[in-house]
Amino acid sequence: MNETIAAQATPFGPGAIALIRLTGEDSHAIAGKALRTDCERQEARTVKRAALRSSEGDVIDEVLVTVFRRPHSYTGENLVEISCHGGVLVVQRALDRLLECGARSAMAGEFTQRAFLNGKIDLTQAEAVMDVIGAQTDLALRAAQQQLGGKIGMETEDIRGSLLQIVAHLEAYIDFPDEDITPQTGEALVGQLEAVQSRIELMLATAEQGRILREGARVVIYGEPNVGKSSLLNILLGQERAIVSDIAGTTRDTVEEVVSLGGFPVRLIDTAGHRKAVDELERVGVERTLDKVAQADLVLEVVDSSAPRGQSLLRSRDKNSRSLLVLNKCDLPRHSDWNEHSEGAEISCADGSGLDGLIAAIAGVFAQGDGTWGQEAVAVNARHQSCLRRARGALGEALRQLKGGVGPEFVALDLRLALDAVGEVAGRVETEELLGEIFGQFCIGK
Ligand SMILES: Nc1nc2c(ncn2[C@@H]2O[C@H](COP(=O)(O)OP(=O)(O)OP(=O)(O)O)[C@@H](O)[C@H]2O)c(=O)[nH]1
Ligand SMILES: [Mg+2]
Repeated sequence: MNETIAAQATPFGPGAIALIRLTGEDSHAIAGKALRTDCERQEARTVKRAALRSSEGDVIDEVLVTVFRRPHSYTGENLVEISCHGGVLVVQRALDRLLECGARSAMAGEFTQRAFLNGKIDLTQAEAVMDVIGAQTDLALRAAQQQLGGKIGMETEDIRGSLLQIVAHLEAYIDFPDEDITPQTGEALVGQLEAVQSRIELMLATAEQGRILREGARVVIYGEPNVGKSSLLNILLGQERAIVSDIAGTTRDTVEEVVSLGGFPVRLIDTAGHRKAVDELERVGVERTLDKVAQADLVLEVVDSSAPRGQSLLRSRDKNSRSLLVLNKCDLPRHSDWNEHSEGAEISCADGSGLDGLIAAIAGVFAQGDGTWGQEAVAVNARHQSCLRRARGALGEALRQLKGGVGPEFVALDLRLALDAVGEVAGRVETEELLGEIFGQFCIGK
């Protein structure tokens, strides 16, 4: 933590400008040495022009320098930002010079890790930094920004606060039997714990939403060969991603792309047409198709409305997964088999008709339920989910015992476990291992 670290904060490769960041106690002195200016005197949060020079005094680049003084910086430490020209060699030479002057190369996520360790942000906010960078749709970005603003951390800390009060009271009663502390007992205690329990449930209910926001809803395009599945993928993506041909069995492997449909993050998966396979390769393809269908959040079941109704409609499919019938090729005369049908979206990949309706129907499937896709989206990630599940388990055990008639002193341990698990969400009981796992996923310089 005492070392001063340096890294390029902008992506590697040529660009107009590259940003190099230094953080740590000696960052002002180290930058000052390479720049031959007095960064320690430079007013905080002001920009100065300077020349970054090699040890021989040759100019490596003309740069702009911004100085931050602790604790008013991203990391909470003394920090310097150097904007130089965005050339690969320029940045490399500038960084080398800073290392020569006493900095060390930063590891992935080390800047944000320091921000966390110095108490500038909690762990959920640190995770949100990566969510903001990775967001591919407006919804995902909005949820990430909410989390970056501290929304999840505040909510879990609030839950933790309520639980802490209960536990503190209980432990005081246990530890100081002579002090005449009346324990919370019976229904009052059960009621308080149930209130905490239901707040945890509410947060856990957003986990599915969190996965979809971060990874995209898995929407599988399924159907018989030649109905226009790959055509649908391409038209929704707006690019010729998959091969389209009038040969049945063109698509052999699954093709996946993330796209925003009506602002909603979707992982579209094109599959091999479902039919009795004619060769080994196709058989593997069809197997893969069924795997994808089994994991889908939504199946788009595409049929050719100009052809007879086939056999392989998914009607008998796993009842849990959702599906939408899509009648394609509506530009062609309709086959009488489809005259009767009343459900499904009617589209044509040939002339683009009906697509807006289909997109709205897809977004509609996910907007159903509690409708929390609105402004207030909080969405816990897999790590939060696992902490909250542990808390729920421990609380559930305490409640079970209390309802079974045991005295409150016997559930103190379970309540402690729940307290720790809730605290872990915001990083209260962090371990080296946990931090390594989280910050290891970051980019260098973040
Ligand atoms: N007239 C018409 N033709 C279409 C439409 N959509 C797709 N096609 C044609 O149907 C044929 C099959 O399209 P694909 O998108 O390759 O069908 P697929 O379902 O991916 O087929 P497989 O990969 O073999 O399972 C191609 O010749 C497309 O040009 C449509 O809406 N109208
Ligand atoms: Mg195809």
